[in-house]
Amino acid sequence: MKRFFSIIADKIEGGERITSDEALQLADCHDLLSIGKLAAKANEGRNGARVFFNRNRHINYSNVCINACAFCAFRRDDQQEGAFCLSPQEVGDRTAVAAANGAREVHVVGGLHPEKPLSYYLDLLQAIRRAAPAIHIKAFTAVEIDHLSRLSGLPLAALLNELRAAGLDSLPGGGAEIFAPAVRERLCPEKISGQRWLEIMATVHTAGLRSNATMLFGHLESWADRIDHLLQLRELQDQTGGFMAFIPLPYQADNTRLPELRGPAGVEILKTLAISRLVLDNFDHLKGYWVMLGIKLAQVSLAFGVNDLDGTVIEERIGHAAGAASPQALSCDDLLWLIRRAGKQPVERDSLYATLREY
Ligand code: V47
Repeated sequence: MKRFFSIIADKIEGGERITSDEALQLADCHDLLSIGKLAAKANEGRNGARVFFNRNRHINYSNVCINACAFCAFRRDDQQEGAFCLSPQEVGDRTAVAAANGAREVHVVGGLHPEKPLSYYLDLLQAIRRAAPAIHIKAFTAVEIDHLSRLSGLPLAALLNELRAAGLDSLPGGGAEIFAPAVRERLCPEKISGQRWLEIMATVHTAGLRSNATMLFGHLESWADRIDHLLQLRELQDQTGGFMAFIPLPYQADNTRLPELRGPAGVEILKTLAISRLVLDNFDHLKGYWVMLGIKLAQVSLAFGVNDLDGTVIEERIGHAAGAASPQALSCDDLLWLIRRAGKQPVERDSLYATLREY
């Protein structure tokens, strides 16, 4: 095994790609610290000791969704108790408060609403833009984009143009789940396929918009499925270069239709983050989303290849509906403290990873 680790280390040093078989071999190995060391090295080559964070606010405009993914504790049927749909004015008001408190980005996502027309989504973007002209609007997953394209009848490129004209700046990475069709069939049968998710992201990037990518893991999938997901992202990134960050999301099981699965434990989460860093050699950033990782593991992840802790978040509903044990928000001081106590240098970034302030 020692020899295997030194082969991988040489490959990373020489800028050579690791193969699917090598990634699987890493996954099979119990030497977590050696895998972490390799990932930390791959990250340090790019980012040194710098760790990014941003001041953002999540806004979920609605939890009403025509899909019923087995992992989702957030969605409701239209008339079900607890269903909500915010007006553009309400989303604008929340944005104004967030901007007044220093937020530079809003992250806006929701369910696939059965009735709201495209004009609702355009009004939403315009209300945000009016409330905070300088704020970066990161909104709508590839799954929502597919829904809007179907309900409006607009082809993707034309739809993206309209959304952009109304204020859209970039797209979040949600909805990717796990690409493997057999798992997707059990996990989220109504959702767009992994292939369609990738096709939409390719169009998004061709339109000149940047996006992120996620992977939901620790449910029904195998390690081979995870590696396959990473390789498909790596391939698309080779073609477009449009992805900014990769964000692995550990499954939170409470209140879902797969509660017996429990979700991945700490070692598996760290191993997944580290292997992601090693396979995705063409992604600049690996985000440790503290909402799903928990604050303590998110801090530890900085020694396993992660270089971005995301943001202040303020109000998170998707992970918390499924029992995420993290707080609702972190202050900048919290983020600075976590990063510094990990021996790293905090860097505040904007939504496209330009440095705003080095601490
Ligand atoms: O798409 C849903 C996932 C995603 C559960 O792009 C769950 O910067 C775990 O995509 N357990 C939404 N995960 C979150 C997301 C995200 C978060 C932070 C930053 C960015 C970014 C994107 O959460 C969904 C889905 O994949 N999710 N339910 C659950 N029970």
